[in-house]
Amino acid sequence: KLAELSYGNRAQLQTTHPLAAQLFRLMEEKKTNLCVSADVTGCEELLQLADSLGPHMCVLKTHVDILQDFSPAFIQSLRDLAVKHNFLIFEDRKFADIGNTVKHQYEGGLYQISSWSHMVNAHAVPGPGVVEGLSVVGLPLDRGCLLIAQMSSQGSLATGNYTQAVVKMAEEHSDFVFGFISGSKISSKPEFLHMTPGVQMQSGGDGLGQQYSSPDDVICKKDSDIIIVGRGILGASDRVKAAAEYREAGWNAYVKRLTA
Ligand code: 5FU
Repeated sequence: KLAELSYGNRAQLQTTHPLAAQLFRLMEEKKTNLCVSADVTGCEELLQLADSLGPHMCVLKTHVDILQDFSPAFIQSLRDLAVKHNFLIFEDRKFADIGNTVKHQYEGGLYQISSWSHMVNAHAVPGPGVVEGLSVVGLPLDRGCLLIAQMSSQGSLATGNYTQAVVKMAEEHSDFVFGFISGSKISSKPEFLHMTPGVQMQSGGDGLGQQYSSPDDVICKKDSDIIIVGRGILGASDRVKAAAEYREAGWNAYVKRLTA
């Protein structure tokens, strides 16, 4: 096995996308590979999460369309907190339409996602046009995109040849695509970043198809780079303590992988 590159090493590769480089660097600085999935329905609660968990995470993942009281003022506060705590914002929009439609969905409407979300993700189902449509909006703003190559849910159709085709699509659009949503490392190119949802300390599921793996499995055995944790933290009585525990578990697994 080749020597494992650190996040910091990967930030410095010529081929690493500028946004991925920024993310790798801040992960190394803050010693965290935790992305918090802030799946709450009120803006005030989301901002409070961002402020209290900010020191522990590298990325805050949102689903803006579940917020009951979305407003442009909320977005400004969220952006301020991202600067204050040095994390990136990831709107988990999962674009999946033709290029022209996703272009409008990304830039316009109520949410104007491209104006505040450092990174977004997309399904590859429509073909490369989805990435090209998003790029038109995202490239001039220095944004980046992850392609969904695998999903954590039971019975997901994103497997095998589909996953391989997604990797190829990413490689062919590496000016905008810098990584994947996947259960494990699926590209051997160190410039690509892998983020994995469906993470909890305990294995199991949620009764609606979600399936969980542990931080150690995801980072150390499956060689992914970032754990995405929602209810493992949101459902805890002390969310800050839970976030600190996931952060430590994720980082220890990374250190173990580096030194294996
Ligand atoms: F692409 C994916 C996926 O394959 N599985 C997911 O669970 C995205 N997710 C998101 O991660 C999902 O929409 C939730 O926002 C989050 C997982 O939340 P949990 O509470 O940790 O299960």
